[in-house]
Amino acid sequence: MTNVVKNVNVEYQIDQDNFAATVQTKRKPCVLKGMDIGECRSKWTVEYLSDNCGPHDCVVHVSETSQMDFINKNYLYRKLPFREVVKRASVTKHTEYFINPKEFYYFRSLGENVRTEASNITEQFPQFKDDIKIPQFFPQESFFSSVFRISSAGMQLWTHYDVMDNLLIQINGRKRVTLFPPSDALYLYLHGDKSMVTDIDRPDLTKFPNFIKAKRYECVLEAGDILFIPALWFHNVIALEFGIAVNVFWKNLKPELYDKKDPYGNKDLIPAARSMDILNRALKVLDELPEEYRDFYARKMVAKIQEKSY
Ligand SMILES: O=C(O)CCC(=O)C(=O)O
Repeated sequence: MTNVVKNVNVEYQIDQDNFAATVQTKRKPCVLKGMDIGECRSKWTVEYLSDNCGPHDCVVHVSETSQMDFINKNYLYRKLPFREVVKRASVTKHTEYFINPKEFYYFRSLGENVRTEASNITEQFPQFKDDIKIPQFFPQESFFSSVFRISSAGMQLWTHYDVMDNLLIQINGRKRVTLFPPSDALYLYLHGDKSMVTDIDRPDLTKFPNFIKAKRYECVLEAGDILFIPALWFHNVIALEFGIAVNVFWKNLKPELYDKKDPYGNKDLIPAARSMDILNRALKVLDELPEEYRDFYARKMVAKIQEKSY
């Protein structure tokens, strides 16, 4: 048994004004087709990227199985030159490998200083920057990061949310993206920004009985498509083929709301993180009461939160 699947909306050749009015304000994901993403569509072959990338070293996820599991950490982090990442991800049988000849690769580019800086492909891969046209759907000053995403065929990335609006530009290869709305967060069994339901197609409903209630939106991105992923929408990605994508995050809210020490774009907004902190402290204070009282006041707190939610 799995969730009812809804299709993600599609828009064709949308411009800046229409994007703001008909896509971004709706706060729903949308596939944008027929967009001009530049020469990368034809240029970014395995040969071109590996011949032109220089001696750039990358940290890559390597796993024995296609489904990456952040709970059991069934993957390794390994360092490889960018050219090697692209080459290995593009084939399904390897002559050089870390685990076995059929291992899977997933690369997400990081900032120059991984702890403090966000990825910016324009600065880190200047030789490729003119190949890609990123739609100007946001003011330049709101730009946060641009991230390379390179995956082996079959690779599945766990369900997670980010705190900024996002354009996922699929350059090569097809990809299935499954999304769940922020309003269904309760059904996704969160651990930080990730869902503990690692297998969304064959969920363990004894462990995660409410997962079935989460509304599931799905699309298959073809090469050249762009997916708008609004902040807080959960997404899970399966590369149906070897794929190269770039995604761009921008701050869609006032800049002061965002945590300045967030190289990934997934740290909760400052007021959200503070509220969670206060809640955790309140729960610790409740622990001072005997069980019967703790339960009673916890229920009163839940009622208060429910009254507040929209
Ligand atoms: O396409 C991918 O590999 C992952 C995309 C993603 O997680 C994102 O755009 O935030």
